[in-house]
Amino acid sequence: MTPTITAIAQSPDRGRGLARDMRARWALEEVGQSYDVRLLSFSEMKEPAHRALHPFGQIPTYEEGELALFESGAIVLHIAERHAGLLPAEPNARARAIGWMFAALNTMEPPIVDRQMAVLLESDKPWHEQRLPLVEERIRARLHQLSARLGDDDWLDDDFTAGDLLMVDVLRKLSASGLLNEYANLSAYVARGEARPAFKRAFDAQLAVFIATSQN
Ligand code: GTB
Repeated sequence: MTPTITAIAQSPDRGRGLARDMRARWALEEVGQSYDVRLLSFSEMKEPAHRALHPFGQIPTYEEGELALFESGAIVLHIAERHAGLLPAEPNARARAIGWMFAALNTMEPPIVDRQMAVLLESDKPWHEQRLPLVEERIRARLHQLSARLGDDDWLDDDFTAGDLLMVDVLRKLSASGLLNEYANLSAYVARGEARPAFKRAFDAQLAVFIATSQN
């Protein structure tokens, strides 16, 4: 059965692939699973039909037969568990890969999203100029630790896994900040993820949505 995911009809990222449907698209492309996309406006996300799928009125969601999922991490984990290619078969390596998925979403992403929100929503506040460096220091601390752990390796734990997929997707949110450029190995890590054919297909698909909807 072909799964259906939801995405923003007119994403504020203007086709840069920074919204969270990108993770689901990339995971589906990595495992070779075709998928349909239902586009939603911000107001449609808050309507009862979508809230029945997603209690918080957000994207992405994932529907496959009787199954409806929300939360991008749960969606990527589901895809990785049902198909070969994103999680190692060996139990300990598999557990470590899932650990990296949580690290991407629970440890790395919160300060990065905090910065996004600060820049998008708080730049007119009198305390913004003082707060932003504090937020960026928290991000740098995590980048420093991640950089030390990655070292000269290509991926976080041997082969590419769903942990790398989420980590690269999270780090991409820093592309406009300049923070990632301070860590050569992390910049190269993100570039390696973006060079994967599955990433490119996912990126092109979400970009096509932006191009089509901005012409309307
Ligand atoms: N924890 C959830 C998950 O991982 O699935 C978070 C989902 C989420 O935040 N979804 C956002 C959403 O639906 C879209 S991606 N927001 C609508 C709302 O909450 O009302 C967020 C996003 C959009 C655009 C950019 N950008 O332009 O850089 C970055 C992030």
